[in-house]
Amino acid sequence: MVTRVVEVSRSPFAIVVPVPIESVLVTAGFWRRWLGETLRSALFHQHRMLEESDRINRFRWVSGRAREPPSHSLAPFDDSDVYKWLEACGYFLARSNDAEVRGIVECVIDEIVSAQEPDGYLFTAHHRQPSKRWRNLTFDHELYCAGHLIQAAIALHRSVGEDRLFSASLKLADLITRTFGPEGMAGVCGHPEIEMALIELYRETGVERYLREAAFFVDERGKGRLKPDPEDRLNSTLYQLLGGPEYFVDHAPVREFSEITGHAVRALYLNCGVTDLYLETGEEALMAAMERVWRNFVERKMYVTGAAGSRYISESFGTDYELPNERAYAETCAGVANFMWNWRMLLATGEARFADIMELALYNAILPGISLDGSRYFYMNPLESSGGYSREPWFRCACCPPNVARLLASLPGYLYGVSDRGVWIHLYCSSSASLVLDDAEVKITQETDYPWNGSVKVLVEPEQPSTFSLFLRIPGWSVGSRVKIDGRMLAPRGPYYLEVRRRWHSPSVVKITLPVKPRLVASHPYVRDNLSKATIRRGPLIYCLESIDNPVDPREIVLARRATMVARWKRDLLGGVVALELGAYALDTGVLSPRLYIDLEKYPHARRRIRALAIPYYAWANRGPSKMVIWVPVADFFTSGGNRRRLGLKESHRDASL
Ligand code: FUB
Ligand code: ZN
Repeated sequence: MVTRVVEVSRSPFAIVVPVPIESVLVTAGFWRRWLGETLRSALFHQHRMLEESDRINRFRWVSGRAREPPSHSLAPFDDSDVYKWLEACGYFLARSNDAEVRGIVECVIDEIVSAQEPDGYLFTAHHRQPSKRWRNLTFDHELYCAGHLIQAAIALHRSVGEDRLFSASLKLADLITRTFGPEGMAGVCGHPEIEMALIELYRETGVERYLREAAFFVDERGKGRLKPDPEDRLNSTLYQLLGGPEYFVDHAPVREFSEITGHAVRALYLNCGVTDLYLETGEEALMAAMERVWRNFVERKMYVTGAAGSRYISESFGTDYELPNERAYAETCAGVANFMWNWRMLLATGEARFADIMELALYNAILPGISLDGSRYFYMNPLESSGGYSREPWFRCACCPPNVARLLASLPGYLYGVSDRGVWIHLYCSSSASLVLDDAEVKITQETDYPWNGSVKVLVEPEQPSTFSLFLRIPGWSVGSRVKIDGRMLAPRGPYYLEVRRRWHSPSVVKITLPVKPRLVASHPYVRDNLSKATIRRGPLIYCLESIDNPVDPREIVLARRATMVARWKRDLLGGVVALELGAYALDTGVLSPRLYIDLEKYPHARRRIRALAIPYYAWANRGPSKMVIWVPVADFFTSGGNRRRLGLKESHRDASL
């Protein structure tokens, strides 16, 4: 029954082990279109952009295959965009024999391997300039690009047995291990990435020097290795302007970290590498540091969408509770990095709180980064817009489009896990998985309309009757969850993995109900942008109000604590979404204009009733530029029932769902 299951290496300190991507098939529902036609057209679109922007030409130029040098001036890390795109293609090909995708992948690999220098060096910005090699680790991204090459090569090696890029990546990894280390050069990359890539290469090959090299790079951090040469005035000034060692996450040894700081993608990628190192070594000090950093991040610095990085300048984390909405940086790559780090924390602990953050980031920090048709992208993901902000087909700094593509393409690999005790369901999605346990083979099928609806039917089909556990994730957001098995009803509370242990016969059915009633969510009062406001959450989705759907500018809309929220399936809206019809109020801004300030006693009461419409945040800005808010003022935020009447809020307080 189980077909083509490739063995995945078991990290010795993992509680949960990933399953091979090709053993999981997304069969229907929400993700089917995203992972099918949208992703496929995104891959072709991005390939075109990589060509038009000269990123592939750069490999042609250094290998001597192109006569003309690339006309676009590029950033040193642009090779990584090609590699991330290849990685996405690798995951895509794991489940589809798409000859056209395979064809362009082969051509691009050809250009890359032809550009590699004889000793393994591969970085087009410094090609054949040995004096520049490894000189400016702070800014040059050589090791960062190497990391992305390694990850792409592993993805293609695993999915289609690709060998040429894989050999090139081994050659480069060997050059790196010969160059850096206790007996070689001391140093770290200004942008973490190589750490997790080398550990994955160790998992793929079993070659321990790759693990040792990753450990070396983790240990070297925080020793001040990244200070630019003081003679180099330009880079020294840039280094200071960006925030010095903190920006590069080089401010302290990793084991002493207590909060999340610096450039968001750098910090989160480093955490991925550190958690990977824990998964292989079990060093408690690493995990303790990651736990401290995670708490600081989730309790004080993460957006309600799961996005990361609040400082527009330097793309970095701010201080505790510094979470502006319109000026949010919230780079799509940082959403991807957040997902990737929490995945590793989940593997290390088996705790559902990490899967909750993965899910939050997936729907609300990563998915907004790509348009419904896959051809437009957000780099920054503001939580409010006064208009004029729209997705772009590409960017000069184009890290985000291929990053969102590789995450979507790899999504099937994140839905399930296995452990000594059994099978884990991390994310709900119509899918089927053929899984191999120590002494059983089992097929799991999920049928669901999630996230629109919280009912999930799980079919468990062991090849022969066997005893194992089924771990079901009960999300922290769900209130009143029910799990029905063998006529028995359980009422678990999340965040939690409910372990159902029994002897399974084929087929057995488990029914999960996670109520997705819309709820208003408030934030800590120190997040000053959100004071006396609420956002709407329905299941894993955060909602927003966009001007195109509303009778007034969404910034003039006010809710009441118990506003009616009626969920309606709208098949023709934004590819099909559950929208929320809200009983709301409009501010009479005419009284204010043209004044900026007004005596509070003259400030208009929000008494004009309107019907507002909220849509899932991921889908905003798909109908042209618009104004948008996630956080909406709540008129009776600080008052209780009695006062509500005095405020004139007579809404019929009915929560409604599908
Ligand atoms: O430095 C490489 C990438 O460019 C980073 O990950 C992004 O934040 C962008 O700055
Ligand atoms: Zn990016």
